[in-house]
Amino acid sequence: MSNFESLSKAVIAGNVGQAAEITKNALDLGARPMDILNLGLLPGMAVVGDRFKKGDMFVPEVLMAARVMQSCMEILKPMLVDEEVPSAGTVVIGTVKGDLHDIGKNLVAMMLESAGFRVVNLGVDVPPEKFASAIREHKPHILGMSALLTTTMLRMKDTIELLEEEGLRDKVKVIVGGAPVTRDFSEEIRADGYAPDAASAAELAKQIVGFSVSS
Ligand code: B1M
Repeated sequence: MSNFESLSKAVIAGNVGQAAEITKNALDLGARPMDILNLGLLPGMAVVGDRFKKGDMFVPEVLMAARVMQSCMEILKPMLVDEEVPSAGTVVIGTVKGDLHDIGKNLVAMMLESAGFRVVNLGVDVPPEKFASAIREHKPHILGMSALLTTTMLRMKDTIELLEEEGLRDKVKVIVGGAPVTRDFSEEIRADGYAPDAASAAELAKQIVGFSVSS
């Protein structure tokens, strides 16, 4: 079995120690951090999602798998984030109110950091008012919102409406993402952009900053 397959298995089994050891070994053997993420950790999480959906796995087991993901991402983070990259701009990011999923959002934050952005990560269950006050405080170029539930994605709309009411909407570009979010939905709620995954979110953010610098 390859290192990547063993890593996927450790994610599914929720075995933090084993997964951390495989991750460190793979790095020692010269594996690229992006490959460890894309070929080991994420396929494991995809299996977890599938089993959870079918009722073959339950919340405590999914939480263990999430913990494995987070601890391996901590190991990979210094290698994915180049501290020397000059700041491309500031992004405030968070998972919307009522939603506790943060693995994808943290991955997006990591990719943004590695693309040179300063990231203010507000965490999970972030109400519209907290997004608004973070915009006042940090004056970011971009606000990123993540949602994993069909019910909570509607909080993105609430947040954009609050920004409009408070005169903050034209001070920031809003990008959205998360499994149930689509480009059509992003247009419907008048967001400025949608990205299906973490790498495209970083690409989109770079494009936005490029556009706002030249216009
Ligand atoms: Co939850 N959960 N969960 N869960 N969970 C899902 C999302 C679900 C699809 C599972 C299923 O039924 N198949 C389902 C949602 C159904 C729906 O609404 N359509 C679901 C449910 C129902 C629930 C609960 C309601 C279960 C319950 O309690 N009965 C509950 C809700 C809690 C709450 O939030 N209030 C719940 C709880 C949990 C745990 C706490 C156990 C745990 C979260 C732990 C954590 O995040 N710290 C959990 C997990 C882990 C999942 C699954 C299995 C995996 C999510 C994940 O981390 N994926 C998920 C099933 C699935 O997605 N296959 C599921 C890996 C991650 C890298 O991908 O988050 O999609 P993702 O992020 C991607 C892209 O979406 C995108 O880039 C990322 C990287 O490429 N992206 C962005 C994300 N944010 C972005 C922002 C951007 C741009 C791109 O711009 C700003």
